[in-house]
Order: sequence, then C-alpha cells, then structure tokens
Amino acid sequence: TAEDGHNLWLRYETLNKAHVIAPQGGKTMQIAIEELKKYWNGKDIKLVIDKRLKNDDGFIYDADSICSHSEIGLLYGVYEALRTQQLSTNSNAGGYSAPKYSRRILNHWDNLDGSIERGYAGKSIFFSSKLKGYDWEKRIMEYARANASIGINGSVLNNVNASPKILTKEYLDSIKNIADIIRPYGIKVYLSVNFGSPMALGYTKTADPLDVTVRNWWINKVNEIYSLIPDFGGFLVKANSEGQPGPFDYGRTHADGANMLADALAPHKGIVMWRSFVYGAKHKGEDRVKQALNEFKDLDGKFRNNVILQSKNGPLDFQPREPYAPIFDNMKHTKQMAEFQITQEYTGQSKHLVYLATMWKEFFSFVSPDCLVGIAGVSNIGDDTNWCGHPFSQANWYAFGRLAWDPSLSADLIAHEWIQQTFGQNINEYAIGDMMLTSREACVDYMMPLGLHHLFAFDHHYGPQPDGYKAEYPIEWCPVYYHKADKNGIGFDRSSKGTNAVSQYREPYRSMFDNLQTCPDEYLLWFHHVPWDYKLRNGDTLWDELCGLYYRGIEQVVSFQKIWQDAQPYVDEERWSKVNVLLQVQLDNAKEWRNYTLGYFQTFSKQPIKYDFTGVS
Ligand code: GCW
Repeated sequence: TAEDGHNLWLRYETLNKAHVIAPQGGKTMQIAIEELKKYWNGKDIKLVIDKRLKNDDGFIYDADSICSHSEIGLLYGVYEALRTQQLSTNSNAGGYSAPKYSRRILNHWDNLDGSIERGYAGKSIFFSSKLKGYDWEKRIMEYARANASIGINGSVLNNVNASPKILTKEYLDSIKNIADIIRPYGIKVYLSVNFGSPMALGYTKTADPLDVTVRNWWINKVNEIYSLIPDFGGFLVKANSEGQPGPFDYGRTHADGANMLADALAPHKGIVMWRSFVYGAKHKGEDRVKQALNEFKDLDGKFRNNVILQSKNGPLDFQPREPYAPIFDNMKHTKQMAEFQITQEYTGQSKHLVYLATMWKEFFSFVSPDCLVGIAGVSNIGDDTNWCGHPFSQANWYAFGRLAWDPSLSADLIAHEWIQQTFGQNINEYAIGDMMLTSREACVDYMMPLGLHHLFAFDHHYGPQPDGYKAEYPIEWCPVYYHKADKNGIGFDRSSKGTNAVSQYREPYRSMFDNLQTCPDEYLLWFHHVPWDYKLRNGDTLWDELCGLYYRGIEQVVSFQKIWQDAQPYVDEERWSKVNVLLQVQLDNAKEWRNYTLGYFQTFSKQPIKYDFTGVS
C-alpha cells in the first residue's frame, strides 16, 4: 500500500498475542491495555497502580510489568515499552522514568477560520471544516495518541493572536468535544485568550483588569468553561504585543493583567501562561532584544503563584540561531516556561530538512532545565495526511515531546530513536542521523551565519531579503536594522559600547559576549559591528569567512542529497520521492540565499568572493 507518513513514528506490527493483567480502570487504562494486547511482542504483562510512586506521570517498567501512581503514568509506560520494542538497543531498557516538567504543552497557532498562522502542513485539525464527523474525531484521537506516545500532556488549541470569539458558547461547546476526545490520552486543553475579550464581545465598556465588571466577567467565563471542561488547563496570553490589547491600554502592568486572570482560574487549579514576547510598546525605540526583560524585570515576584511567564528561547524571534534569552537569568521569583518553535517559520518551513533538537539542546546548554517549570512548543501540525508537511519535520514534533519529558536526552539519541521507528532498522541509520544532526547548522550557514539574524523576506519569512526596508513598517521588521552593513563592516553592536544588550546576561557570558576577542563566532555579528577585514580566530578575514560559510551550507545540502540517494532501497517510494524533491528545493533555496545575500553585502565590502567549491555552482 502507498505510504503517506500518516502513521508517524507509531509503526507497530499488529501481533494480538499479549495477555495483559490489569486492575479495573477508566478509559486511559483501556487504551493502555488495548495497545499492549495488539502490539506487545511478549506474553504476560502486568499493569500495576502503586500509590507509593509519587510522580503522577512517572512509571517503573521491566520485562513483565509496568507500574505507576496513575493510569496516565501506565499509558506512558506502555508507550515506552513499545518504543523500546521498536529499537535495536532495547536490551538495557527498563527502570524508573518520570518527566522533568509537569507541563509539556503544544501551542497551536490555529485560527477559527481553519487557517494556521505560520502553519505549513494544511489547515487546522481543530477548526477546519474539511474533516467531519467520524473522520474528524478519528483525526483528533490520532493526534492525542501521537502526543501521548511522547509524553505531551497539554494543547493550547488556538492562535495566541486570539479571536475573542473562542470564548463564546458556540466555540466552547466544540472545545468541550475536543477535550473529551483527547482527555483519555492525558491531554489537557488550554486556550489562548484575547485580553480585550469582554469588551470586544460587547459585555463591558472596558477591559481594564482592575475594573469590577471586567473581573466578574472573567470569573463567570472561567466558571462556564470549567462546567464544560472540568480539567481545563488554563489560558495563554499575548498581550500588548504586535497590536494585541493588554493591560497597558489602561495604564496597568503585565502583572495586573495576568493576576486578574489567575485569580479567576485559581479556584479551579487553572494557570495563566503569560508571554514575554513584547516589543514596540513601553520600550519602543530601544534595541528590540532588550525590551522583554526591561518590561518585565520590575514585575519579578509580583505574579500570582499560578502564573507562568512564557518566553521564546532567544530574545528576538525564533531565528535559525540566537543567543539564549537573558530573561531566563533574571526573573528569579517568577515561574518560567520556554517556548520553542517546532513549526519552521524561519528555518525553511516545510520545505527544508532541518532537525531542531540540536538548537533546543544548545538552549539548554545555557539555560538550566531546572530554571523552568514547563515547556511549550509551537506546533507544526496541520491536516495534511502526513501531519507536518516535510516527512522529516515529524522528527521535530517527536523531539520536542521527548525533550519536554527529559531535557537531558541527547539530540543524537532522539534522532536515532526516531529514525528506527519511522524508517525501520535497515536504513543507513548513521548517515541519516548525521544528516539530521548537522542540518540545523547547515541552515544557519546558508541563511545567516556568524550571528546574522532576521535577513528574511517580509511577511512570509521564507527567502532572503537582506536589503529589506519599508518606511511604513516598524523598523524592527526591517532586515537592514539587524545587519547594519556599511562600508566599514557588518553586525549589530550590542556590546557595552553599543546598545549594551550584553549587560542583561549573567557572567561569564556578559564579558564573553561583550569582548570581540572572546565572543564566539556563532554570535559575532549579533553582538558586534565588525570590520570586513577583521581577522577571525582561524586566520580568515570576516568577509572571506562569511563567503565560506554560505558555501559550506550549500555543500552540506549536496551531501544530504547523496545520503538520501543511498537510502532509497530502504524507504517506500512515496516518502523517498517526497524528501528527494524537497532536498532539491532546499539546495536551490540555499544557493539563492548565498547569491542574493552575498551579492548584496558585496556592495558594501567591495571584495571578491573567492570561494569556488567543486560541484557547487
Ligand atoms: O514569530 C512571530 C511570528 C508571528 C507570531 C509572533 C508571536 C503568532 O512572525 O506570526 O504571531 O511571532 O510569537 O506572537
């Protein structure tokens, strides 16, 4: 049969041979039993509820039993057992496993009309009209199962640029349906809310968080939600950011706004995830990467206990490479979550093979997982048959879940787990693994090496537009603002002699980034404006190195094509061809990035491009 990638990494053979011994339980227990009965390749296996185990989601697993405090813990144990069964290195499996975070959440940027902001794999599975009745329910269930298999336990169903309508009775009823389908898989529903909702829907004259009518409206609305969805998770809020309403509109702070919602949710144990992705509001005009911390630092310690501040991994916006966001260093008395972007807005969308686990691990090498209480990933899922568009983009969904469960897992290990489960054990696994593990660096090289950032074309953020400038747009949307190329050099001076964004970092990074001699090459032009002839540590001039890296990125993609040719005998025709075609698109795009970007920078550097690699025109 044709292989469309719909089954993701869940490709167990139906065996129907296991005998499962389990206590009475609810729907989750039933799912756990069914999965084992169908797919477990052993004989007797026992599921045991043991209340002495403290972590709800954790489990102990050995050859003939799985033991947990809760039914969902058992289900996680079942998926661990089945995963192990699919892997070649299953001999030392077993032991205790519990998640690092209790909140492991997907953020869907799905709009109520079924479109998805920054989605590249079709329409929303939640709000699209294409799927109806049974097919729709089945799709939502498959979604929940895939998430449960990697430990994801929450879904924010709608876009952070939220329509107030999501809170109307009509939508809440359909949200309840979704919640009922995904609950047995341990997944809680959360919603993004528009801060101006009560006013926009015509119930109040203001959305001021200190106004009694507003506060009461939210209390009633939250009560209504919980009457439909008793285990509702809470709200995600983008306020006073990119045109969204927020507490500033009434002279109030982010804390006033977040706490108002938190108070309404607290009696039900709900939470508020309040985003720090703000710029162009209170600190308009300041270096954009400094604004989030400057807006939030005075509020440290002022948020309710059920508020979590959610920040992107980098201080700008999901670029192929950014230094970590220093807000994680500074908010010592505020609960924090990291927001990763699984959907590849700035990394080739669903056309480029870019495995993002290495980027997320890089973040964790600077920000200790211990600083966080949860983790969110902006989903790459749509109603395309293969869920994510690019067959390899499924690996990013998988990796996000695995890292949310255990951020100490290596990108390498996760890649190999995914490859074996997705393509079987005969494939040229090590070459494919290398391709995945080097793919993000390749993308950085052919798009924006050495700390360059936001050279993207306006609006869609796909291809290059380093010369981009539009007077009618905020300057922070214009690429020229970020690279600052001129006849002297290139880069954004954020050192202590420039905008002093380095001052937001903890030592040793503050000094390391501040000093041109010690600033790592990967972040050089993020923190410094550097002369074209500046000699880098490897002896090359900045200009030559820049050219070399664009070429290196292209060479990498050429090497991916070779690896994929070798994989042909081991992959079904449909998935193989799809990736094959996309790698050619990626190569063409990489060359376009080089030609356009170097061509443009050359008008400032006035130096020749010396590189001429064989096989790369
Ligand atoms: O990455 C940018 C995107 C916007 C997005 C915004 C955000 C949802 O270009 O599409 O809006 O960030 O994270 O709020």
